[in-house]
Order: sequence, then structure tokens, then C-alpha cells
Amino acid sequence: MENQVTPERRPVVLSAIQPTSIPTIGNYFGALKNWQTMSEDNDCLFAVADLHALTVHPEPAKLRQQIIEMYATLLSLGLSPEKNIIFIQSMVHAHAELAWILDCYTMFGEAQRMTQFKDKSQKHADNVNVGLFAYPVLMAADILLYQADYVPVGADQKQHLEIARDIAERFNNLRGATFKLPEPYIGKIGARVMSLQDPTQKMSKSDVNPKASVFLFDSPDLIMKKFKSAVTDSEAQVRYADGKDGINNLMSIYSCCTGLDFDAIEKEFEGKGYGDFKVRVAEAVIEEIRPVQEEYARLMKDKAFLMQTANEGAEKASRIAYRTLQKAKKKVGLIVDK
Ligand code: ATP
Ligand code: LTN
Repeated sequence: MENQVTPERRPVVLSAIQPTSIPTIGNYFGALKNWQTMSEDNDCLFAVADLHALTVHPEPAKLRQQIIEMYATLLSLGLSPEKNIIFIQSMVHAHAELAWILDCYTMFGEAQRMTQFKDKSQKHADNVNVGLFAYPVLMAADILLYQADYVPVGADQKQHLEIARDIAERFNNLRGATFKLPEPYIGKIGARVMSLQDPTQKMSKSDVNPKASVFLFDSPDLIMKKFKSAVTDSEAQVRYADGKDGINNLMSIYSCCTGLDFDAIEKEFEGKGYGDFKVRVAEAVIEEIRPVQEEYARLMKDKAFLMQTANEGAEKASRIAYRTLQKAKKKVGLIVDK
């Protein structure tokens, strides 16, 4: 049929975040903000990775609350549940099922090399469970089920994307083309927001020092206080340079909020001290996240809407995931129902 316009397949984007606490501005600038941008031109799926969170043994009532809070957070970013599929991972059964199949196509040695596994097993030496070890395989299942083209994450997740590709490639080579190989999408600035108290370490949700991380739902006063006490250096000059980790980090955060490059930031603060600069960074962050905070407060008052939207999201995701799961099951020799 001539002249018939075939709709082009838009790239599929998938990402997820664990409901382990309120997100930090590291999660926001490293991952969530890119989700917002990408949702305009791609077919996007965003998930609350609650199965992954089980690896750290959260208290059940607390986890249930945090899953809802994270789901509301995703909606409050302005990600529309009509245009994107926004769901809770454990509500789509195919994830756990494909993860088992992929476990059997993942080598012990390659999982053992994962930096996050090594870090977390050191930090939680009393709870090095098999789930923690198989964590990247479940993450691979999340991605491969939807034949995702791009996966927007912070820089710390790059290695997990590489293993997802390796697992997919091994499976495809052994059993025939089944999975699309995903590409990471890592933003240039904001991919690694550092701790305000130790700018050589990444800002983390689980940092024990409450001044180290700024959370998305911190009050403006608290955000101001945290930035004012951020660790810097003694040079008193706002410029991006090696060895100025604290200032480099504040400049990156300011750049994420304003879109200004480092040259422009240096000019803006020429002759000004760190005190002024810190206040401006804090104000920019407060402004940037204000709409998210307002929408979150509104959504958390409507649990029925959140649950209904989560159920609809899971149904839509399940339909897509089921197709890939059936294909993979057939390829490995399992009997499928239809
Ligand atoms: P935890 O501190 O509990 O290990 P986390 O803060 O690393 O958790 P995750 O849920 O593991 O959070 O990650 C969610 C997303 O945020 C991922 O895409 C991750 O790459 C990104 N991310 C996490 N921390 C940072 C950071 N400091 N800078 C930029 N991106 C980050
Ligand atoms: N491990 C990820 C969270 C995650 C994820 C995913 C990210 C779970 N499944 C699939 C991208 C795609 C993290 O951010 N720490």
C-alpha cells in the first residue's frame, strides 16, 4: 500500500527506583529529572522497584508505606499515567519469573564482580543474602521484559546495565533472538551528585549523616541549612577545578537547576564568597523542587486514586511483559499455556 504512513516505533525507555526512602536530589538530578524529559518523546515505563528493596529486609509496614510514597513521588514529577506506564514491580508477576530464567543464564563470577554487591556486602556484612547477589539479574529482567532501548540511570548503575546486556546477549546467542540489548542513558551533569559532607562520596539515601543528603521533601528551611553547612575548601573562589570537590558538586547542582554551564556560573559569582554562593544554590534547589513538593502533598491525600492508578499501570505493564516472558519460556523449552 503506497502512501500509507507507517507509524514509526518510538524508542522504549524503562527505569525504576527502589522505595528505600524519600529520594535525594542525587536521585532526582541523576535519574528522575531525565525521566521527566524523556517521557515527552519516548514510550516510557517507570517502576517502583519494591522487590529489589527486599534485599535490605525493610520493616513490612514501613515498606508498604514507602512503596505508596515512591509511587506518589513518580506521579508528582509530572509523569502522566496516561502517557507513560507507571507501575509497582511486584504487581507484575513476570519480573520474578523471568529473573529466575535469567539467573540460569548468569555466571556466578560475573555477578560476583558487581561493585554494588561488593560495597553492600561490606556495609551489611550481617545480611549478605542471595537476593543481594542476584539483584542485577532481577534488574535485567525489569529491562528486558519491555525490550527497552534506553535506561536512564545515574552513573553508579552503569555496571548493572552492562551485565543486563551481557545476559541478554548470552541468552540470544544460545536460544535465538529474544531480547533487545538496552543502552544506558546517563546525563552529563548530575549523574553523580556528591554528599554535602564528604564530596568524594556519592549522595546516598541511606547515609547515616543527616546533613549529607538533601531529600526531595525536605522543607525549604532545612534545605537552606544543609547547603549552608556544606563542606567546601579554603580558596573562597567559585571555580570548577581538580581538588575542589565540594565546590564542583555545588556548581553541578546549580547547573542542574539553572541550565547554566560552569563558565557562566564562575562569572556570576566572580568576587563573591562561598556564603553567597551556597545561599543561591539552596534557593535554586528549593525553586526547582517546589512544584514536585506541592503535587506530592496533594496526591498523598488521595490514596484511592494512587491505588487505582497503580493497578491500571500494572495491568498495562503486564500485557507487554507477558509477551516477552512467553517468548523466553518457549525458547528455553518450557511449556507455555497458549
Ligand atoms: P541507596 O543509597 O539506598 O543505595 P540510592 O540513593 O543509590 O540508594 P537507588 O534507588 O539505588 O538510590 O537509585 C535510584 C536512581 O538514582 C538510580 O538511577 C541511581 O543511579 C540514581 N542515583 C543514586 N544516587 C545518585 C547520586 N548521588 N547522583 C546521581 N544519581 C544517583
Ligand atoms: N538498581 C536500580 C533500581 C532499578 C532499576 C531497574 C533501574 C531496579 N530495576 C531497572 C533501571 C532499570 C537502582 O537504581 N539502584
